[in-house]
Amino acid sequence: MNSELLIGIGIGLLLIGLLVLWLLKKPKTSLPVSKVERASEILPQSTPSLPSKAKWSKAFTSWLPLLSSASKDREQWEEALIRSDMGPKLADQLLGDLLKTDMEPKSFFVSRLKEILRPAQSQQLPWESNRPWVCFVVGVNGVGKTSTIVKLGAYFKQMGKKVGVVGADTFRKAAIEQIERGCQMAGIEFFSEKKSDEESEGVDPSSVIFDGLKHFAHCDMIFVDTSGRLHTKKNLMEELKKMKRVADKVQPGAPHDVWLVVDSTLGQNLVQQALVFNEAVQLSGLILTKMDGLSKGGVIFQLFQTLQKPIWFMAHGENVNDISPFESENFVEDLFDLRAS
Ligand SMILES: Nc1nc2c(ncn2[C@@H]2O[C@H](COP(=O)(O)OP(=O)(O)OP(=O)(O)O)[C@@H](O)[C@H]2O)c(=O)[nH]1
Ligand SMILES: [Mg+2]
Repeated sequence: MNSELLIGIGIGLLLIGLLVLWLLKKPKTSLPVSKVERASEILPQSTPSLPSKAKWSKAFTSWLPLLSSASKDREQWEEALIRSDMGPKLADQLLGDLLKTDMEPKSFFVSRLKEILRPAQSQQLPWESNRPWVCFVVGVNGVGKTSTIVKLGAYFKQMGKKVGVVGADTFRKAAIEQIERGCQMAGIEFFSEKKSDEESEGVDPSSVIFDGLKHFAHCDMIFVDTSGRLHTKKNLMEELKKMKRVADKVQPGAPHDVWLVVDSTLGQNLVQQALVFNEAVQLSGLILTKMDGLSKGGVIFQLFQTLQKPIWFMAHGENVNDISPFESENFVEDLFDLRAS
Protein backbone atom coordinates (compact mmCIF):
# COMPACT_ATOMS: atom_id res chain seq x y z
CA MET A 1 0.00 0.00 0.00
CA ASN A 2 1.57 3.26 -0.99
CA SER A 3 1.91 6.14 1.44
CA GLU A 4 -0.59 8.38 -0.41
CA LEU A 5 -3.32 5.78 0.04
CA LEU A 6 -2.50 5.47 3.76
CA ILE A 7 -2.65 9.25 4.21
CA GLY A 8 -5.98 9.29 2.35
CA ILE A 9 -7.43 6.58 4.63
CA GLY A 10 -6.07 8.43 7.71
CA ILE A 11 -7.68 11.71 6.67
CA GLY A 12 -10.95 9.88 5.91
CA LEU A 13 -11.00 8.27 9.38
CA LEU A 14 -10.19 11.61 11.00
CA LEU A 15 -13.09 13.28 9.19
CA ILE A 16 -15.50 10.49 10.20
CA GLY A 17 -14.30 10.83 13.83
CA LEU A 18 -14.85 14.59 13.76
CA LEU A 19 -18.32 14.10 12.27
CA VAL A 20 -19.26 11.61 15.02
CA LEU A 21 -17.97 14.01 17.71
CA TRP A 22 -19.97 16.87 16.20
CA LEU A 23 -23.15 14.78 16.09
CA LEU A 24 -22.73 13.74 19.72
CA LYS A 25 -22.26 17.32 20.90
CA LYS A 26 -25.06 18.78 18.79
CA PRO A 27 -27.79 20.09 21.15
CA LYS A 28 -30.85 17.89 20.97
CA THR A 29 -33.84 19.61 19.47
CA SER A 30 -36.90 18.94 21.62
CA LEU A 31 -39.36 16.48 20.23
CA PRO A 32 -42.82 17.78 19.49
CA VAL A 33 -44.77 17.30 22.70
CA SER A 34 -47.67 15.00 22.11
CA LYS A 35 -51.09 16.35 23.06
CA VAL A 36 -50.80 16.72 26.79
CA GLU A 37 -53.88 15.76 28.65
CA ARG A 38 -53.62 17.24 32.09
CA ALA A 39 -56.37 19.28 33.60
CA SER A 40 -53.82 21.98 34.38
CA GLU A 41 -53.46 22.50 30.67
CA ILE A 42 -57.05 22.23 29.59
CA LEU A 43 -58.56 24.06 32.53
CA PRO A 44 -58.02 27.78 32.59
CA GLN A 45 -55.11 28.73 34.82
CA SER A 46 -54.62 32.16 36.23
CA THR A 47 -54.81 33.92 39.52
CA PRO A 48 -56.01 31.05 41.65
CA SER A 49 -52.90 29.22 42.62
CA LEU A 50 -52.18 26.37 44.93
CA PRO A 51 -51.01 27.39 48.34
CA SER A 52 -47.22 27.15 48.43
CA LYS A 53 -47.57 24.41 50.99
CA ALA A 54 -50.71 22.46 50.24
CA LYS A 55 -53.09 22.99 53.10
CA TRP A 56 -54.34 19.43 52.91
CA SER A 57 -50.91 17.87 53.42
CA LYS A 58 -51.93 17.28 57.05
CA ALA A 59 -54.54 14.79 55.96
CA PHE A 60 -52.42 11.70 56.48
CA THR A 61 -50.19 12.84 59.33
CA SER A 62 -51.51 9.99 61.48
CA TRP A 63 -49.94 7.60 58.98
CA LEU A 64 -46.46 9.10 59.37
CA PRO A 65 -45.09 6.71 62.02
CA LEU A 66 -46.17 3.72 59.93
CA LEU A 67 -44.85 5.22 56.72
CA SER A 68 -41.49 6.18 58.16
CA SER A 69 -40.94 2.78 59.74
CA ALA A 70 -42.11 1.12 56.50
CA SER A 71 -44.26 -1.12 58.69
CA LYS A 72 -46.61 -3.62 57.12
CA ASP A 73 -48.30 -4.59 60.34
CA ARG A 74 -51.79 -5.66 59.33
CA GLU A 75 -53.62 -4.44 62.43
CA GLN A 76 -51.92 -1.08 62.56
CA TRP A 77 -52.60 -0.39 58.90
CA GLU A 78 -56.18 -1.56 59.16
CA GLU A 79 -56.77 0.93 61.94
CA ALA A 80 -54.94 3.74 60.11
CA LEU A 81 -56.97 3.21 56.94
CA ILE A 82 -60.29 3.13 58.75
CA ARG A 83 -59.38 6.15 60.86
CA SER A 84 -58.60 8.16 57.75
CA ASP A 85 -62.16 7.51 56.52
CA MET A 86 -61.28 5.30 53.57
CA GLY A 87 -64.40 3.28 54.34
CA PRO A 88 -64.36 -0.47 54.99
CA LYS A 89 -64.51 -1.58 51.36
CA LEU A 90 -61.63 0.51 50.08
CA ALA A 91 -59.65 -0.04 53.28
CA ASP A 92 -59.92 -3.81 52.74
CA GLN A 93 -58.79 -3.58 49.13
CA LEU A 94 -55.83 -1.37 49.96
CA LEU A 95 -54.78 -3.50 52.90
CA GLY A 96 -54.93 -6.69 50.82
CA ASP A 97 -52.83 -5.10 48.07
CA LEU A 98 -50.35 -3.62 50.54
CA LEU A 99 -49.71 -6.99 52.13
CA LYS A 100 -49.21 -8.62 48.74
CA THR A 101 -46.85 -6.10 47.19
CA ASP A 102 -43.07 -5.87 47.55
CA MET A 103 -43.31 -2.09 47.47
CA GLU A 104 -42.72 -0.04 50.59
CA PRO A 105 -45.96 1.37 52.02
CA LYS A 106 -45.28 4.96 50.95
CA SER A 107 -44.57 4.15 47.31
CA PHE A 108 -47.45 1.70 47.29
CA PHE A 109 -50.00 4.24 48.58
CA VAL A 110 -48.78 7.05 46.35
CA SER A 111 -49.09 4.85 43.30
CA ARG A 112 -52.41 3.16 44.21
CA LEU A 113 -54.09 6.36 45.35
CA LYS A 114 -53.04 8.14 42.17
CA GLU A 115 -54.49 5.27 40.20
CA ILE A 116 -57.80 5.49 42.07
CA LEU A 117 -58.17 9.25 41.56
CA ARG A 118 -56.87 9.45 37.99
CA PRO A 119 -60.34 9.24 36.39
CA ALA A 120 -61.60 11.96 38.76
CA GLN A 121 -59.72 14.49 36.69
CA SER A 122 -61.98 15.05 33.73
CA GLN A 123 -60.60 15.89 30.33
CA GLN A 124 -63.78 17.68 29.25
CA LEU A 125 -64.57 21.38 29.38
CA PRO A 126 -68.36 21.25 29.68
CA TRP A 127 -68.68 25.03 29.89
CA GLU A 128 -67.36 25.31 26.33
CA SER A 129 -70.14 23.21 24.81
CA ASN A 130 -73.17 25.41 25.49
CA ARG A 131 -73.85 29.11 25.63
CA PRO A 132 -74.97 30.03 28.12
CA TRP A 133 -73.77 27.00 29.98
CA VAL A 134 -75.97 26.54 33.03
CA CYS A 135 -74.64 24.89 36.16
CA PHE A 136 -76.67 24.20 39.29
CA VAL A 137 -74.61 24.16 42.47
CA VAL A 138 -76.23 21.94 45.07
CA GLY A 139 -75.43 20.56 48.50
CA VAL A 140 -76.63 20.51 52.08
CA ASN A 141 -76.56 23.70 54.07
CA GLY A 142 -73.29 25.20 55.17
CA VAL A 143 -71.02 23.17 52.88
CA GLY A 144 -69.83 26.25 50.99
CA LYS A 145 -72.10 26.53 47.93
CA THR A 146 -72.47 30.29 47.98
CA SER A 147 -68.83 31.09 48.63
CA THR A 148 -67.76 28.58 46.01
CA ILE A 149 -69.99 30.19 43.38
CA VAL A 150 -68.41 33.56 44.03
CA LYS A 151 -64.94 31.99 43.77
CA LEU A 152 -65.87 30.22 40.54
CA GLY A 153 -67.42 33.39 39.14
CA ALA A 154 -64.23 35.33 39.85
CA TYR A 155 -62.15 32.48 38.46
CA PHE A 156 -63.97 32.27 35.16
CA LYS A 157 -64.28 36.02 34.86
CA GLN A 158 -60.49 36.17 34.91
CA MET A 159 -60.58 33.78 31.96
CA GLY A 160 -62.61 36.33 30.04
CA LYS A 161 -65.96 34.58 30.51
CA LYS A 162 -69.14 36.52 30.98
CA VAL A 163 -70.55 35.03 34.16
CA GLY A 164 -74.05 35.40 35.61
CA VAL A 165 -75.06 34.19 39.05
CA VAL A 166 -78.65 33.38 39.93
CA GLY A 167 -79.49 33.46 43.63
CA ALA A 168 -82.13 30.76 43.92
CA ASP A 169 -81.55 30.10 47.61
CA THR A 170 -84.60 31.91 48.83
CA PHE A 171 -84.59 30.21 52.21
CA ARG A 172 -83.14 33.23 53.99
CA LYS A 173 -82.96 36.84 52.95
CA ALA A 174 -79.45 36.86 54.40
CA ALA A 175 -78.43 34.19 51.91
CA ILE A 176 -79.42 36.39 48.98
CA GLU A 177 -77.61 39.33 50.52
CA GLN A 178 -74.51 37.23 51.10
CA ILE A 179 -74.23 36.14 47.49
CA GLU A 180 -75.18 39.53 46.12
CA ARG A 181 -72.40 41.13 48.18
CA GLY A 182 -69.90 38.49 47.09
CA CYS A 183 -70.79 38.99 43.43
CA GLN A 184 -70.55 42.75 43.76
CA MET A 185 -67.09 42.49 45.28
CA ALA A 186 -65.95 40.12 42.57
CA GLY A 187 -67.57 42.20 39.82
CA ILE A 188 -69.93 39.44 38.70
CA GLU A 189 -73.46 39.99 37.47
CA PHE A 190 -76.09 38.78 39.92
CA PHE A 191 -79.81 38.15 39.65
CA SER A 192 -82.49 37.34 42.17
CA GLU A 193 -86.07 38.34 42.75
CA LYS A 194 -86.29 41.86 44.08
CA LYS A 195 -89.11 41.77 46.57
CA SER A 196 -89.80 43.57 49.79
CA ASP A 197 -87.91 42.29 52.85
CA GLU A 198 -90.67 40.01 54.05
CA GLU A 199 -91.51 38.64 50.63
CA SER A 200 -88.00 37.88 49.43
CA GLU A 201 -87.75 34.97 51.80
CA GLY A 202 -89.70 32.00 50.61
CA VAL A 203 -90.03 33.04 46.98
CA ASP A 204 -90.38 29.96 44.79
CA PRO A 205 -86.79 29.18 43.74
CA SER A 206 -88.01 27.81 40.42
CA SER A 207 -89.51 31.16 39.50
CA VAL A 208 -86.17 32.83 40.30
CA ILE A 209 -84.50 30.37 37.96
CA PHE A 210 -87.06 31.01 35.25
CA ASP A 211 -86.44 34.76 35.33
CA GLY A 212 -82.73 34.45 36.03
CA LEU A 213 -81.95 32.31 33.01
CA LYS A 214 -83.85 34.69 30.76
CA HIS A 215 -82.05 37.63 32.31
CA PHE A 216 -78.64 36.06 31.64
CA ALA A 217 -79.25 34.82 28.09
CA HIS A 218 -76.31 37.01 26.99
CA CYS A 219 -73.80 35.30 29.32
CA ASP A 220 -71.28 32.54 28.60
CA MET A 221 -72.02 30.74 31.83
CA ILE A 222 -74.61 30.87 34.58
CA PHE A 223 -74.15 29.48 38.07
CA VAL A 224 -77.30 28.86 40.09
CA ASP A 225 -77.01 28.97 43.88
CA THR A 226 -79.52 26.62 45.48
CA SER A 227 -80.61 26.09 49.02
CA GLY A 228 -79.69 23.23 51.31
CA ARG A 229 -82.97 23.78 53.14
CA LEU A 230 -86.57 24.69 52.40
CA HIS A 231 -89.24 26.66 54.19
CA THR A 232 -91.89 24.15 53.51
CA LYS A 233 -91.93 20.51 54.48
CA LYS A 234 -91.53 19.80 50.81
CA ASN A 235 -88.74 17.46 49.96
CA LEU A 236 -85.58 19.28 48.93
CA MET A 237 -84.87 16.73 46.23
CA GLU A 238 -88.36 17.17 44.71
CA GLU A 239 -87.78 20.91 44.69
CA LEU A 240 -84.42 20.51 42.95
CA LYS A 241 -86.03 18.28 40.33
CA LYS A 242 -88.64 20.95 39.70
CA MET A 243 -85.90 23.57 39.38
CA LYS A 244 -84.23 21.41 36.75
CA ARG A 245 -87.47 21.05 34.79
CA VAL A 246 -88.01 24.80 34.85
CA ALA A 247 -84.45 25.50 33.67
CA ASP A 248 -85.00 23.11 30.78
CA LYS A 249 -88.13 25.01 29.80
CA VAL A 250 -86.26 28.30 29.54
CA GLN A 251 -83.24 26.80 27.83
CA PRO A 252 -83.69 23.28 26.51
CA GLY A 253 -80.93 21.08 27.86
CA ALA A 254 -80.29 23.25 30.93
CA PRO A 255 -78.95 22.72 33.48
CA HIS A 256 -76.04 21.25 31.57
CA ASP A 257 -74.29 20.39 34.80
CA VAL A 258 -75.24 19.81 38.40
CA TRP A 259 -72.26 20.06 40.72
CA LEU A 260 -72.42 18.88 44.28
CA VAL A 261 -70.45 20.83 46.83
CA VAL A 262 -69.11 18.65 49.61
CA ASP A 263 -67.50 19.83 52.81
CA SER A 264 -64.43 17.64 52.98
CA THR A 265 -64.23 17.91 56.75
CA LEU A 266 -67.54 16.13 57.21
CA GLY A 267 -66.08 12.62 57.01
CA GLN A 268 -68.06 9.55 56.00
CA ASN A 269 -71.41 11.37 56.01
CA LEU A 270 -70.61 13.16 52.84
CA VAL A 271 -70.52 9.92 50.87
CA GLN A 272 -74.09 9.17 51.88
CA GLN A 273 -75.15 12.74 51.10
CA ALA A 274 -73.61 12.50 47.66
CA LEU A 275 -75.48 9.29 46.89
CA VAL A 276 -78.82 10.84 47.85
CA PHE A 277 -78.23 13.90 45.67
CA ASN A 278 -77.02 11.79 42.79
CA GLU A 279 -80.07 9.58 42.92
CA ALA A 280 -82.38 12.59 42.80
CA VAL A 281 -80.70 15.02 40.45
CA GLN A 282 -78.01 13.05 38.59
CA LEU A 283 -74.86 14.88 39.51
CA SER A 284 -72.26 15.62 36.87
CA GLY A 285 -69.44 16.54 39.17
CA LEU A 286 -68.14 17.40 42.59
CA ILE A 287 -66.48 20.34 44.26
CA LEU A 288 -64.56 19.73 47.45
CA THR A 289 -64.56 22.59 49.92
CA LYS A 290 -62.76 23.37 53.17
CA MET A 291 -59.75 21.42 51.99
CA ASP A 292 -57.71 23.67 54.26
CA GLY A 293 -59.30 21.79 57.17
CA LEU A 294 -59.07 18.28 55.70
CA SER A 295 -57.81 15.94 58.38
CA LYS A 296 -59.05 12.58 57.12
CA GLY A 297 -57.99 12.38 53.51
CA GLY A 298 -59.35 8.89 52.96
CA VAL A 299 -62.86 10.21 52.54
CA ILE A 300 -61.99 11.83 49.21
CA PHE A 301 -60.96 8.44 47.83
CA GLN A 302 -64.01 6.74 49.24
CA LEU A 303 -66.24 9.45 47.79
CA PHE A 304 -64.80 9.15 44.33
CA GLN A 305 -64.76 5.37 44.36
CA THR A 306 -68.41 5.31 45.36
CA LEU A 307 -69.68 8.04 43.08
CA GLN A 308 -67.35 7.98 40.07
CA LYS A 309 -68.03 11.61 39.21
CA PRO A 310 -65.35 14.10 38.18
CA ILE A 311 -63.97 16.39 40.84
CA TRP A 312 -63.80 19.79 39.19
CA PHE A 313 -62.45 22.16 41.80
CA MET A 314 -61.17 22.30 45.35
CA ALA A 315 -61.77 25.27 47.62
CA HIS A 316 -59.16 25.71 50.30
CA GLY A 317 -59.89 28.87 52.23
CA GLU A 318 -62.24 31.77 52.63
CA ASN A 319 -60.64 34.18 50.17
CA VAL A 320 -62.04 34.56 46.69
CA ASN A 321 -58.85 33.13 45.17
CA ASP A 322 -58.81 30.05 47.39
CA ILE A 323 -59.96 27.72 44.67
CA SER A 324 -58.01 25.47 42.29
CA PRO A 325 -58.84 23.06 39.52
CA PHE A 326 -58.54 19.50 40.76
CA GLU A 327 -55.36 17.76 39.64
CA SER A 328 -55.32 14.19 40.85
CA GLU A 329 -51.58 13.48 40.73
CA ASN A 330 -50.56 16.70 42.41
CA PHE A 331 -53.27 16.21 44.99
CA VAL A 332 -51.93 12.78 46.00
CA GLU A 333 -48.35 14.01 46.01
CA ASP A 334 -49.34 16.87 48.26
CA LEU A 335 -51.04 14.48 50.64
CA PHE A 336 -47.69 12.76 51.09
CA ASP A 337 -45.79 16.03 51.00
CA LEU A 338 -43.79 14.96 47.98
CA ARG A 339 -43.86 18.19 46.03
CA ALA A 340 -41.37 20.95 46.65
CA SER A 341 -43.07 23.86 48.38
N1 LIG B 1 -61.97 27.41 55.69
C1 LIG B 1 -62.86 27.38 54.69
N2 LIG B 1 -64.09 27.85 54.88
C2 LIG B 1 -64.96 27.82 53.86
C3 LIG B 1 -64.60 27.28 52.60
N3 LIG B 1 -65.70 27.36 51.79
C4 LIG B 1 -66.67 27.92 52.53
N4 LIG B 1 -66.24 28.21 53.77
C5 LIG B 1 -67.00 28.80 54.89
O1 LIG B 1 -68.09 27.95 55.20
C6 LIG B 1 -69.20 28.72 55.66
C7 LIG B 1 -70.45 28.36 54.87
O2 LIG B 1 -70.24 28.76 53.53
P1 LIG B 1 -71.44 29.13 52.55
O3 LIG B 1 -70.84 29.42 51.22
O4 LIG B 1 -72.33 30.15 53.13
O5 LIG B 1 -72.18 27.73 52.53
P2 LIG B 1 -73.59 27.37 51.85
O6 LIG B 1 -73.49 25.96 51.40
O7 LIG B 1 -73.92 28.36 50.82
O8 LIG B 1 -74.56 27.47 53.10
P3 LIG B 1 -76.17 27.63 53.07
O9 LIG B 1 -76.49 28.72 52.12
O10 LIG B 1 -76.53 27.96 54.48
O11 LIG B 1 -76.72 26.32 52.64
C8 LIG B 1 -68.79 30.18 55.49
O12 LIG B 1 -68.35 30.66 56.74
C9 LIG B 1 -67.64 30.12 54.51
O13 LIG B 1 -66.74 31.18 54.66
C10 LIG B 1 -63.27 26.78 52.43
O14 LIG B 1 -62.86 26.27 51.38
N5 LIG B 1 -62.45 26.84 53.51
MG1 LIG C 1 -75.58 29.57 50.58
